[in-house]
Amino acid sequence: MNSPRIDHTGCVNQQSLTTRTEMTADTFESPPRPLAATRFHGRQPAAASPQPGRLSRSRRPRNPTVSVVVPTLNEARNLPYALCRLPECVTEVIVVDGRSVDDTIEVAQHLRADVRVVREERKGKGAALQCGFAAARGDIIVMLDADGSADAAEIQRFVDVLVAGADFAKGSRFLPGGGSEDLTVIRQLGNRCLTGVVNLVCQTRYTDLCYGYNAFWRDCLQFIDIEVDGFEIETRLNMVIACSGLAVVEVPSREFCRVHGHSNLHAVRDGLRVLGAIVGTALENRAGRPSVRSDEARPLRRVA
Ligand SMILES: Nc1nc2c(ncn2[C@@H]2O[C@H](COP(=O)(O)OP(=O)(O)O)[C@@H](O)[C@H]2O)c(=O)[nH]1
Ligand SMILES: [Mg+2]
Repeated sequence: MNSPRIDHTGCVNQQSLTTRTEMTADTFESPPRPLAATRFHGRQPAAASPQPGRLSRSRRPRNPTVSVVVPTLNEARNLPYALCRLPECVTEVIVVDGRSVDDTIEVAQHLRADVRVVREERKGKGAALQCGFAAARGDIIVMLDADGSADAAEIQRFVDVLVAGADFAKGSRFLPGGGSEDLTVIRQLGNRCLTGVVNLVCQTRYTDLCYGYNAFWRDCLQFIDIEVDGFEIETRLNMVIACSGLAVVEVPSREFCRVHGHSNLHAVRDGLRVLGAIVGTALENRAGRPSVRSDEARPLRRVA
């Protein structure tokens, strides 16, 4: 069992401050494109914007409401750590439970009286997140693991980056200021290789592919076509947002060991699912991928 890590700081570090001063709402001028027009028109957008297919970035609030979506599978002992440092900007917490057999739901309700509990419709972290995104009502949606490995205080850093003009704030453990105590050597190697493959395929400069701490404006859901149920969710999400032309900025994040219990991820089984997601998404996007390098003069840290 690992000792709880509740002492890590949530201060916006120098990098985030740099990002904040570099970006304005005018920084991202090109309208994002849906992943594939046929797919987009065939499905109802999860959160319709005033003009379907376009983002009204200038109408985004300076003081957004923030929904935190927390997938849980038997995390009763970890939830107190996961939720203890939520910043004040958080207005809604949605726990998406995957048929936990412990007291996960009771603990969540005890920790936060206003928590919204949603049951996942299919099995898997990806399926759970899809349910949470559909239920979220905040201007911004944050993805947060329930195992105590993420410092909820960092949410403020993600929100600052979004308010400064990004569409999607993508956590990275491999930027200066980030780090991980939870990655095994195998997972780190696998993540590095898969990140390289996705960077080649999507013409991105991601430093971290398989990380679950991310935040985005809810109006981007119309472009976020995930449709995968397992741990390949982050890979699919990162490829889809790159291909849609959304403005993605990486945010340094520190990952700690889960406090109690073991990971549900199996390196080989889920690594293969990630590979499958890369191939599948790359094939889907062959025809529709925009050139993400064409408009990246600013800001320096935009990665897609
Ligand atoms: N609802 C739901 N949550 C899940 C499922 N599998 C994993 N999770 C949650 O997803 C988060 C990350 O899972 P974890 O096992 O720690 O994977 P790792 O961080 O990649 O090692 C945790 O909050 C888990 O409780 C699932 O099938 N359903
Ligand atoms: Mg974990």
